[in-house]
Amino acid sequence: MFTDYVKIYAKAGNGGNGAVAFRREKYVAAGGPNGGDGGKGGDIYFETDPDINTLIDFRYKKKFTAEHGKNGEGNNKSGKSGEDLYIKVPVGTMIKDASNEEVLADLTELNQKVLVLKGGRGGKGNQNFATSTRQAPRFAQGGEEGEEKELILELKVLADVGLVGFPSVGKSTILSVVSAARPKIADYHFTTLEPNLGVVKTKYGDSFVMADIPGLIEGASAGAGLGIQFLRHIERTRLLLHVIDVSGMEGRDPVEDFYTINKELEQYSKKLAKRTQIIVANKADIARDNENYKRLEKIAKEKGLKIFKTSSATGEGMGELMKEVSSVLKTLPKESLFDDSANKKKVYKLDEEKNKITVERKDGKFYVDGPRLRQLVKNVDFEERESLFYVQKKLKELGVNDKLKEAGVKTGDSVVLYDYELEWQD
Ligand SMILES: Nc1nc2c(ncn2[C@@H]2O[C@H](COP(=O)(O)OP(=O)(O)OP(=O)(O)O)[C@@H](O)[C@H]2O)c(=O)[nH]1
Ligand SMILES: [Mg+2]
Repeated sequence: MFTDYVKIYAKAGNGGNGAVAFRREKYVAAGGPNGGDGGKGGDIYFETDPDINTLIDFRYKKKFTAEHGKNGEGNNKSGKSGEDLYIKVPVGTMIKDASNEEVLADLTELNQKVLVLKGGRGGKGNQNFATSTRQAPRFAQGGEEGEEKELILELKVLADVGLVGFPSVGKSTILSVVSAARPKIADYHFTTLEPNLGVVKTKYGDSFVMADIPGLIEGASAGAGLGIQFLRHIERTRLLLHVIDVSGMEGRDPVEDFYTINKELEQYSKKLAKRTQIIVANKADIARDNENYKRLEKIAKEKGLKIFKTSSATGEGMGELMKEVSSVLKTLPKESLFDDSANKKKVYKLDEEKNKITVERKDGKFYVDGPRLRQLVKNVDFEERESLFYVQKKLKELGVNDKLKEAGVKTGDSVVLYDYELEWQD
């Protein structure tokens, strides 16, 4: 089975916690603070690899984590940073956030590298919090959590030309005639179950990639036959070859076929339906007469489309068709088809999300959570007065107090700061 859509879970490394430590010197009762900073958590990158063509490996391994940063230690010793993780994917892989389908990265080039999940920053050690009035801070900053996400990896075959049409009209045969590809060909419907790619080398010295996909039938957009999900493989082609059987051997009408397939394309994507099409009137060698071709030619004229009478069995018309394809491709810029909005989209909007604070009221308690809050309370000794002052000041800065008041907190209520419960005092 052609693997082209997988869901995985990935988490960047957490930052190490800052250390609470003090110098121990002979004859000195309490030395100054010397807790080192935590190390940064490892980032997660995605990288295209020319040797990988499918997403099949992700069927077996679905969980990816980068290394955590190490905690800081005494003697001003910083924690080691976690190692970054590089996940290799084929060219043409799009990475989406599974929770909202937002495109995080679109890897269309060889050896492209994109940072997708950022490791957490290391927490600051207590030496950073010493001031003239606070000489022995008994708190340090917790490491920030690494970003984690469920991701969708979607591989879209990057072809220049896509073959579309009903089953058995000869799509795979055409690909086999014009390229070195050897797709399965047979006289029953749905012979092709997964996309085939072939490189067409014209005698004019240029080349392009052609994709053959499973046949479509009426209602494919509603799931009939093999459905239309395979259309994603030709979404980014620049040109469609709409292959129609003009022999009438299967008892269908070629003009109706033309409209039916276009309707299904439109159901999938309006953009795809508008793509440049060339009509390929195939199986001309076994057509009883020229009637079907003529009717189709009339429609082509009305629509301003080019039409070619061909036979992939005898080779009739194939040379002319490829010549036309090659010259049309030259007029269609590659860039125009890529969804630029995907590339321009920022990979993350970290800061807004990091500062997000949520307050939830449940069973008479107020639950406060958010990335910055977690970082704040992780490594703090709440029993210690100075630490508590520090926390109070930070809570105010983060807007926690306002949020709690909005939620109706009163003196004496229980407030849970991530995992630390305290009694609220106005
Ligand atoms: N006589 C004749 N037979 C053809 C021609 N093109 C294809 N065929 C035959 O038609 C049958 C179907 O061809 P395929 O190339 O497998 O058709 P397809 O469109 O890829 O079909 P699916 O993969 O099922 O969608 C095969 O038996 C081919 O040998 C043609 O131009 N003339
Ligand atoms: Mg086929």
